[in-house]
Amino acid sequence: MLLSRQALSKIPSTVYKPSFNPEELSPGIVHLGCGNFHRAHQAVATQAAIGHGEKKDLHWGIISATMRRPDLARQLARQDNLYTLLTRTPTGTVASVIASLCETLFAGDTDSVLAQRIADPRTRIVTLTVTASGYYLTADGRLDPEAQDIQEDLGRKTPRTALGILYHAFSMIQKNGTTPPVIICCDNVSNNGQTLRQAVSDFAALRGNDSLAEWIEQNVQFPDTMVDRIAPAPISDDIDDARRLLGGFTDEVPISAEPWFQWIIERFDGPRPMWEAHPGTRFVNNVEIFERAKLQMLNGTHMLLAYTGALAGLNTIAEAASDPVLGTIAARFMRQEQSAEVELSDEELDNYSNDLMRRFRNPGIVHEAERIGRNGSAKMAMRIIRPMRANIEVGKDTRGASLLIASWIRWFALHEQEALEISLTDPRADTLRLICAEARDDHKAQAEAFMAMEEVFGPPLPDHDREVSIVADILAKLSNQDVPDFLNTFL
Ligand code: CS2
Repeated sequence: MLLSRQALSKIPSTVYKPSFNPEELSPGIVHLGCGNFHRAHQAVATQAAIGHGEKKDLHWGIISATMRRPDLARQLARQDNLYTLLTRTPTGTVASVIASLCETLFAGDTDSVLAQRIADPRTRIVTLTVTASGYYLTADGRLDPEAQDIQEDLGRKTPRTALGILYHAFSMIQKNGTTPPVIICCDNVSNNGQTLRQAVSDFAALRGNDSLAEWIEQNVQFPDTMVDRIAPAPISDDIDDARRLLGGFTDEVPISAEPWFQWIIERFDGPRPMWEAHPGTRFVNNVEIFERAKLQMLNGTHMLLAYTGALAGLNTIAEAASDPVLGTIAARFMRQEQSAEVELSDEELDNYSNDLMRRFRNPGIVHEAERIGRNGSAKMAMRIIRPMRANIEVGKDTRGASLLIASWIRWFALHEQEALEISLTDPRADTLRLICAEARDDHKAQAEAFMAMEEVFGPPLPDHDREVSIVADILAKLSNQDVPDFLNTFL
């Protein structure tokens, strides 16, 4: 028997269930990017907000759209849009049924339906989790007009990218003269609200619609946010565990996540759910300090553990972070390099780093290097190069960043030689593989060509040639030596 609304009353009392009747929900939020992260984060906080207090806030149901594939939307619809969140601690798993999605859609299904839903005056909020690469930005945070998906969307009636969908929705709202919803970007992008506003305006300008760009500037709020919860891709154990905990009901699309939950949102005007009902959610005047700490120390260190870890035969973040050598290198990189320009006290930085390393080692979370390693070219500038540049400027060590960049290049070099088993997803994968093919075995030439790509790395680093030589030297060692042996010497 599949999980369904009818099944709710028969599910064991050890499972957390919604405190409201999901049938009574009406939509007030449209979400773009119905993936693991959304289902483990905003959907969970929204469930807490709807259910808080005596009088339930039933008009905050979510219409959630998958962007690339229809499968998940279809599977959720078969389960009345219910699913199980498995919160995995190092010692056990707790199940909750999440019921805040009142409708699931696939963005590619029907003509402009999503833009219409966003333009519907009942939609007060739009949230997005389309990953950093889903905004098609270059290193300076502006829309890349060359990106193929953007080129295609500019000519489409039914847009497929988040930027195209928002553009169409805003055009309708401007025409109708109604109040636009607040747009809340929940991706790991620096100044994510402002960056998204700029990217939609850039899209409007590419469409030759400068007046819409101006209208957006004057009428639409894009608060910045910092989001944090590690939510790996589902594994087959999730389905078995969910069935056991649900007392025999089958959930085809459960998700698992760590217990940690953080959502820091810049204050904005207008109606919204009481998201603070979920512990870890806060409204603040300025998100920057939280965002910078998280993007550099968590997401940046994740990249080091993924790229270097996979080369050393460690395929999950937990394995890499628990490895005595790589775990030590990562902790040092996080605390000493990635804390650059994070304005917290030494004690706060120590505590944050210790919490992060503990979270990374959680054995209940199977977070694959292959996933974290995706789309590195869209993540490099803000997560790695920004702190690296700041460190070079004040004469601080940047060995960890050099190791990370060299490991990233090595992934492409191995791929080009068909010698890396894990798959490689990146919007610039073809160009990067070609660089490796052209400069085969010439590590200096590979490092030079990668680091000259300003759309990925930004302008040249201070003392650029020296930095390139350091990366080239590490790249040669990663290529010619046993990687764990080399890492021992790197310690
Ligand atoms: C990861 C994030 O894939 C990645 O880039 O670093 O998904 C990370 O797990 C989350 O941001 C944690 O909040």
